[in-house]
Amino acid sequence: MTRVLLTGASGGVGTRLRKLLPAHYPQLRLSDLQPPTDLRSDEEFVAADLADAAAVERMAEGMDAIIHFGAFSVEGPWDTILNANIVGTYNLFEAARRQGVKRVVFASSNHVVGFYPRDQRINTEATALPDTLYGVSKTFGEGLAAFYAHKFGLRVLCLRIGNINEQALDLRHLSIWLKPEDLVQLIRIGVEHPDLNYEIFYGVSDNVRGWWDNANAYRYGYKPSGESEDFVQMALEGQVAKPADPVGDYFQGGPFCSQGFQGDFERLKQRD
Ligand code: 15L
Repeated sequence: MTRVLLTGASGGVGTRLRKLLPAHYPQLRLSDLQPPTDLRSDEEFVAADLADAAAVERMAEGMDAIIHFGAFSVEGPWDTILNANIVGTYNLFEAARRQGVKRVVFASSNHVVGFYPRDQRINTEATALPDTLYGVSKTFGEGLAAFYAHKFGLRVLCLRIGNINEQALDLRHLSIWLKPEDLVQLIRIGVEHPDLNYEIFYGVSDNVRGWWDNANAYRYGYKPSGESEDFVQMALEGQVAKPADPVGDYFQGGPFCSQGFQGDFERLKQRD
């Protein structure tokens, strides 16, 4: 039976995965800085600060696969990003190598490619254009993933995740929404697919307004069941309630692009 570790288990996505993954991986180990408040007695939890290499190695002990969602998941101060996402991701891959873990599913993000305009369709070959230090840290994580896969034979799947929620809540979500059950399907390809060595997929459902060519995921048998258009009314109403954001509304990364933006918007638009 595959022994699987889920990091970031106390966070928003981790909480959803805690409910959905045990059906596939009954021996699921959970980790985070603090245990989930509703941790059950039949759940295994190992506390670890990702910046603490020894603690990360202890949490990886005995695992076949790691699903790495532990991170600071939005833009933040450099020290926070450095410790949780850069040092933390290095510690995670290094622990996997030292402990003989065979597979890692790395939660990357759409913010690796946030500065592509919304009218440009991109695939997983697109050059990284991160929109935040957070996006830069996920780009670094994808680099580490490729390095550990090629140099040390780890099998790694990077998921450039859009927005995980039960519903699509605004216009941008109509393009990037990922239904939690579809995320589980993508994770299972990363943990189980026999042909996988190193791949990048977009973490997105079957959205007609999508911006990303996810042929790579379909090649591995991904069959998303979610379709953001089911929430179109709610999403359009949600958009109307939002303040105008010319920069954020132009680029794929949305508010992550406009946050602290001091660039030359007109020049960037000409580039495209
Ligand atoms: C992310 O990478 C974040 O972790 C998540 O909180 C959302 O903000 C998402 O991107 C998004 O782009 O909506």
